[in-house]
Amino acid sequence: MKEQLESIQTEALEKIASAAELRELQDIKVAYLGKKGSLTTVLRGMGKLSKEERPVVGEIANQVREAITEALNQKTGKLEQEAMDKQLESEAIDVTLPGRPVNVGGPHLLTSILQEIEDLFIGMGFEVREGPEVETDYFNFEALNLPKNHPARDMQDTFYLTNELLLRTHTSPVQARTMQEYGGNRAVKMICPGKVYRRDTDDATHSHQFTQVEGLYVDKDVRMSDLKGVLDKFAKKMFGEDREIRLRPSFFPFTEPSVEMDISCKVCGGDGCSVCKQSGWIEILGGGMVHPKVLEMAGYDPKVYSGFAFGMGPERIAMLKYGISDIRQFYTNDIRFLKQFHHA
Ligand code: 2NM
Repeated sequence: MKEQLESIQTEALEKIASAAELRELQDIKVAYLGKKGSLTTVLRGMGKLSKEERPVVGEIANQVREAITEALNQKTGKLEQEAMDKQLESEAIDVTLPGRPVNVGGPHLLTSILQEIEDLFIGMGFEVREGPEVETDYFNFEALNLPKNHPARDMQDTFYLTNELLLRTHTSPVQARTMQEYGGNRAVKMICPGKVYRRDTDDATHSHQFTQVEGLYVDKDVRMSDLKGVLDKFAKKMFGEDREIRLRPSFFPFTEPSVEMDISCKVCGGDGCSVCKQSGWIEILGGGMVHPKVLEMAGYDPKVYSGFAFGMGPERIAMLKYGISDIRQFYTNDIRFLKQFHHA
């Protein structure tokens, strides 16, 4: 019996040593130590032994049980540790890998320019006002001294929605609305930025939809010199303190007299180059003294009040400032173009 027990131990320890999975260890445990296991079966036969042999064999049997149990526990621990190591390795994160880049957007160039223009005029005491893009014929034309049959009202140039409604062709209707709202007895000092529409074929310098910023200052005793002072400040802040401005006579239906403003060319310093078309000057906006009829229609007495107005195209301002040659760049959303103007 003693030999039987010893061979059970040898056999069990060999199997435990060669086991590669936890499940096998479980099977071995059942096969040797379980109710029907080989060690148990041998121990059941102990009843047949003599009184002297019984404690000796019993002690050996206990040693065998302990040896097998100990071997099972050790191997179980070893396999569990290995399984854990394997799992940890497979789940490992390499924190030294470079991160995936995140694409961060930024304001559109036109948004930035509009913001910059607004800030400059807010700094000179102008308020910012907005109005509808779908306008009435009255505010877009009539109230601005563009009577019926005026060439600028041509169906060819304007997106009409009905006989009375259209997409505004300039932002001046916001000025006309504001003057009317203010009731003819207080000063108006405002700019109106926004989208405008013209029936044009898009090309490098024309877009059927573009933006405008128009300004208006109405008060008692407003003069052309006030217009010149405000625009000179604007030009220097926008393009550089070394820039000069000049006003040339021009014509607009809503101003009298009317002017166009040039800034000195920085590319050639006045000598003449392709940017300024050999003149040394670059046209950037138009303006003038608000026509008495426009004041009157809005409820302001032109004998008491006077005002200046001006209008500019932010796209043109940005094109001159950054050397952009095609207005369509503002509207075709080429990310390579837009990204150049994203600054933190
Ligand atoms: C321009 C040029 C000249 C202008 C006039 C007015 C209003 F409503 F006061 F009459 N707003 N803007 C104006 C005058 C705009 O853009 C080139």
